[in-house]
Amino acid sequence: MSVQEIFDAVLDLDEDVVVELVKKEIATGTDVSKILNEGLIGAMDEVGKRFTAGDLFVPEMLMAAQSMKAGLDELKPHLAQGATATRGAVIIGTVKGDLHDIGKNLVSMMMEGAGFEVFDVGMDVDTEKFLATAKEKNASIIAMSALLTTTMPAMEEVVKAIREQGLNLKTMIGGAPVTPAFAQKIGADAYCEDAPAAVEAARKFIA
Ligand code: B1M
Repeated sequence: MSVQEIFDAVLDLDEDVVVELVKKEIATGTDVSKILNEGLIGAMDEVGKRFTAGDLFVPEMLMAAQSMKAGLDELKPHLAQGATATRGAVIIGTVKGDLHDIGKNLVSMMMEGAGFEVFDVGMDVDTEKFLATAKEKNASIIAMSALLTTTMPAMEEVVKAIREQGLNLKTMIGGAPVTPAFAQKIGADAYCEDAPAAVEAARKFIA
């Protein structure tokens, strides 16, 4: 039994085993930060690499993220304040008028797995809600998803409102119809093709 086995169980997409092993490691007295960083976050880093290399696909990535999340839920009550690897707060949501949330949920889980404090505001989220939640949670990043060409302009509204209000917030956008050219046109700080790319972009913003 070891943290390596937790890492392996996440890659085996075995949620029940991940939970069981995390419980056992906690009971053994293993440092919870080690379980988090080397077991869960480490495994999700590997999942991201394999996805980027084309060695695994969206369904596997979703199952790995769910396994990681289940392990994280076991770990959370044991994480002393400040002992987490939290990198910073991220607000994530699907923009106004858009009800697609599968990709957004995946990005949210991958970012949580990478150690970010993620506040998922759901779908059909308007500019006011994005900004109010970012202020309330003292977030550094707003991550937006759009799957419809008709809802992409809502991303521009958020970027514009941040600029107009002079807020110190980075914006990241993604979703099937979104392109790097669109991100540049609306002044978003990063375009993210997929969930691992979102993790990478956020890491650049929050060192
Ligand atoms: Co809809 N739908 N849909 N749909 N749907 C699409 C998007 C569509 C391309 C299908 C098609 O016609 N071929 C089309 C859009 C056409 C367009 O705008 N050009 C479409 C349409 C038209 C519609 C409706 C209008 C249909 C209707 O009612 N007439 C309607 C709109 C409802 C609304 O939103 N207001 C609608 C409804 C639905 C369902 C509710 C039935 C369902 C959504 C269920 C849900 O999400 N809970 C649905 C689905 C499932 C799809 C398809 C089939 C699959 C989307 C998906 O989940 N992909 C989709 C066709 C397709 O894309 N092939 C389609 C899997 C997911 C993992 O990928 O979301 O791309 P994706 O996320 C990726 C990346 O894009 C990126 O990372 C993810 C993981 O790597 N990413 C981000 C995503 N968000 C990110 C945010 C980031 C970073 C990266 O933040 C920084």
